[in-house]
Amino acid sequence: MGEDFRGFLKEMEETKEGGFIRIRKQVDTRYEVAAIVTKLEKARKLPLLFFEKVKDSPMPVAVNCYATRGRVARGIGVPKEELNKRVIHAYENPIPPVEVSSAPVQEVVLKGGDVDLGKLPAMVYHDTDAAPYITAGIVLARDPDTGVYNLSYNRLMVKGKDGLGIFMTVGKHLNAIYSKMEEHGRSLEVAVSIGNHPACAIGALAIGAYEEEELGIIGGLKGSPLEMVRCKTVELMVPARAEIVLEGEIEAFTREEEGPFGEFTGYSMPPGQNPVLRVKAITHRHNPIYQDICSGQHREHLTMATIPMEANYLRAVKSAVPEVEAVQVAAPFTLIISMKKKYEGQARTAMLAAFNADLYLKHAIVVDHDIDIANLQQVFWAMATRAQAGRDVFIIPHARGSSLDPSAEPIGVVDKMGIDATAKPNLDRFAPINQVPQEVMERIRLEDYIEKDF
Ligand SMILES: Cc1cc2nc3c(=O)[nH]c(=O)nc-3n(C[C@H](O)[C@H](O)[C@H](O)COP(=O)(O)O)c2cc1C
Ligand SMILES: [Mn+2]
Repeated sequence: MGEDFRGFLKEMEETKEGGFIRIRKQVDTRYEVAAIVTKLEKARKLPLLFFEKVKDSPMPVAVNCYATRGRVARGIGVPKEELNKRVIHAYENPIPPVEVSSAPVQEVVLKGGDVDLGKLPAMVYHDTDAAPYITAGIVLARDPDTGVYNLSYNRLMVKGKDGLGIFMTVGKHLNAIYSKMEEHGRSLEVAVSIGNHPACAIGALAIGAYEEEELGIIGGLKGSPLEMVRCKTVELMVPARAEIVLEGEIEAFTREEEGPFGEFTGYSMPPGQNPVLRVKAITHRHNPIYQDICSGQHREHLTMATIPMEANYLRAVKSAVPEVEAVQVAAPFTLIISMKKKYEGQARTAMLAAFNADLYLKHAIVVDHDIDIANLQQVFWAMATRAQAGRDVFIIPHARGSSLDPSAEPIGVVDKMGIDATAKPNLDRFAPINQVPQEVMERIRLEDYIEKDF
């Protein structure tokens, strides 16, 4: 597998996995890239798009890089069907990073007055977006007590030459680190890595315990340690082979308006008073390639998020209920679980484990193993014919959830719902499923009764 973002892009251009299109005509960062992604998606196409010429920026832009599971799997070097297994393996067998002394990402170093975020082709996607946003930046920070690194994607609103508004969900790790520092009256040093190999993306999105270090999971995914280099202006290390790195600090006690911003839920939430990341240095490769993840309800965000999420759910629910066979994130905040139920009550055990495994989960549905959970029609059939709301639905009111759920009141506080759509007491003792006798199905040949082109 390729070692870095440009190696990954090269491999995708050669293999054309999921499609690769080079676009030579100039595009505007304001709405035009978003319009192209949206139109292609309406036609059910998810090619990787490489925009060679972007208005007012010297950098080319790659979009939709991780929009299909096939592309991510190929980038990581596993067959698509084994992606889940590899992610779980990486969670359980992390490989720590190594330090290197010189790095491609520091070929060019811009500090102080040379810092100008306006040079980056940050995008505006929707008519309601407040400003250009950087969406494909992995934010690296360290716990002040243990020194353990945390990695996460956070939307960054461009505010002038060196300011970025940052959105950090309450209950996620970066927010916890920032609050810890603020309690001591100190700003939090961070670095933002843009243009990353898919192993970094999936590792950064790993959902685990606070102490679990995403850097090791990235190594586990790659099968080799991630190379890291010391930053120029902050006490942090960053992926040495990234395209662009922003170094700086999230200021203690500063709050400014951030948003509105059209999110993956399909909605734009009102602006909030959020912290500000002050950029002290920009380092990049010669001829850097800027990466963008088209914001809104697009496939790329959902694919990226669901790969580590499904692996995390699977390991959590399987450890509680080994009879669980598969999980599928079907929509924002929604999980479907299938299981070979052995004992009554097990569906609820599985759902409780799932709610515990991810803060964002709002609706969980359990079905029997005969249901194909990728087929929502079958899932609805199971809910319609195997569940009774009074008996099989439970609600956990007023729990912490996503602050991007527009139906929540107050914001970030949600009702969680579980639906046990398994047959009661079990499939064997349930009403028989209609079937023509097997012997007759095998004996009857359509061509003996019906002309070929009817
Ligand atoms: C493209 C993309 C953008 C994201 N933007 C944000 C964001 O703005 N704020 C946020 O809190 N989480 C965001 N997330 C989700 C977090 O990155 C994710 O939940 C991560 O696992 C959090 O890690 P942590 O708990 O280690 O901090 C985003 C995810 C993706 C894929
Ligand atoms: Mn974390």
